[in-house]
Amino acid sequence: MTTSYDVIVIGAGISGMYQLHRLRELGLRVRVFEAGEGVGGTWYWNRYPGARFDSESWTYGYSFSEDILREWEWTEHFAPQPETLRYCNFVADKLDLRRDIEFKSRIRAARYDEALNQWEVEIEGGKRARARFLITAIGPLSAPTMPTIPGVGMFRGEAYHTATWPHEPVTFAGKRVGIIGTGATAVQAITEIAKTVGRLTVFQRTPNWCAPLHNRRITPEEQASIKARYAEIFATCRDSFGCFIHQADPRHALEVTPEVREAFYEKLYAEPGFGIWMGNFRDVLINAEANATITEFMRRKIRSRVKDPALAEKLIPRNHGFGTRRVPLESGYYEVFNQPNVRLVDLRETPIERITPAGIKTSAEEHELDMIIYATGFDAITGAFDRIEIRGRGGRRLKDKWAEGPRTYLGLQSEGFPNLFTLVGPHNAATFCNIPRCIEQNVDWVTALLRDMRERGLTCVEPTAEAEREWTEHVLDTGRRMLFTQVDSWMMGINSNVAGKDKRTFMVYAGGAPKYRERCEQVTAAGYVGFVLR
Ligand code: NA7
Repeated sequence: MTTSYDVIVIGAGISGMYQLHRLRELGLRVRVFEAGEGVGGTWYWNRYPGARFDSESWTYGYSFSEDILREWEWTEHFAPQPETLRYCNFVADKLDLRRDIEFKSRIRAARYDEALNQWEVEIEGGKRARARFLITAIGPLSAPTMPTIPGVGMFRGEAYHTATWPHEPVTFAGKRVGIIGTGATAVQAITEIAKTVGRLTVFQRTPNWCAPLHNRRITPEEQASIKARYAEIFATCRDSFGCFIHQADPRHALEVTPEVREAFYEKLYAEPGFGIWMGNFRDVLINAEANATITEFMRRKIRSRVKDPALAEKLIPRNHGFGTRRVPLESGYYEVFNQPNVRLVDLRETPIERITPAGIKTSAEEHELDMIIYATGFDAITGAFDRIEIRGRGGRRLKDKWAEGPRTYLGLQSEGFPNLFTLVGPHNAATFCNIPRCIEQNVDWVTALLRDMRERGLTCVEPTAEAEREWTEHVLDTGRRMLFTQVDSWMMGINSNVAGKDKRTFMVYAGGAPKYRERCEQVTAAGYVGFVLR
């Protein structure tokens, strides 16, 4: 039997949970299908040691509920994953969300039935469900990728991907552990694992520019102050480019003296969070000459923290400037490499040839290991869409439509896929954001549209080809001036482990959250211009 709902939401992470809550308020019959056994999305899956926020906890939580803001207390400025998962469960309890969520239900396919103006989804195992509207809340970094190295699967020891980390405790004491990858995930994991490991070998292909997190516990005085200032905190986030608490400095890097610049960089380096990335001089992520000044500063910092000069050079990125890839925040990462039981293998010098039953073989030697950790990242932003067989009008597959890069309107809909909404989808400001801040905007906007449609007796919404073309062009325009678009990273759709993901593709919206929000509001005010409603 196929059950019918008004709306089906895929995913019970931060987006899916809030979307469910808002649609229930409209009195709609909603069903959420979630692959995991619990709520939380990213925070459910990414249980690797050291996983924690890089956003200030008190800027990350939902802002819509006074009760939740009052009752929940973050214990650290940058909460660790178990605390964030507890928060997600607290919200799910508070809003009684679980009764409309089906867990252990991974959506395999979604097909638009033109005759009935309905979406039909197929859950792994064969069960089906139907709804007028389909909302994907599947996350931008939720499709983990294993490296395409020969022999993966042959290894006889323990092997884990950071994004599908076991729920049971994993121990490192006395073990020879190898980790592949040095992205934001690996930087957190390496630092934590190094505290107890027997021997750790880090297999690094591309070093990143890491900056100090400076996490600490929230004092009772700070807790009281945070609770009293929530409205102000969220207003500050709302006005900033990526909805972080850090506002870009109005000055240009080169208009101040070298002494002033140095002092400013030192100040940012000593402060918590993404300030050094998001609160830096306004041109460091746009102007190569300005960027070179902060890059040089960061280079000196690495040299000052790593005792072995040759090792320090290996940890210094050569192919991109500071902030042009996602900046990992760290809590003693560089000092880990001063430990006698930690070794860095530079894969540019000695590439991995294969995984063997005993460990990892590079062009120079075989590293015998008890455990291999794959911190090899995700098929970012479009990967989770590609893994579902989504078919729109005429049976056209979304993956095929997006083969040369995503095409969307507002990063929320794609022409040919009526009544499908893509929260935090490609070309949406939420992809470059302190995500819950943008999620709330996305969800509120979609909810208002569904409410307006219901009031007007409309049942179908889809963007015009022209609106989609214009938005996609706009997305490319906003990206062109940014230095990150000249660098390979997941933000540019590069993943060496996925066929076809070797060309730089604009995946994110780089115009900033305030501009994006303004545009969404204009579209609504102009009667949903760019959409065909019937
Ligand atoms: P990332 O940032 O994509 O990092 C993946 C890392 O794994 C990166 O260092 C890669 O090197 C490395 N990698 C991937 N495949 C291989 C192979 N085949 N051989 C060697 N090394 C490899 O993923 P994260 O999980 O760290 O972070 C993703 C985001 O999730 C992060 O920004 C947070 O916002 C949350 P490469 O750089 O490709 O040379």
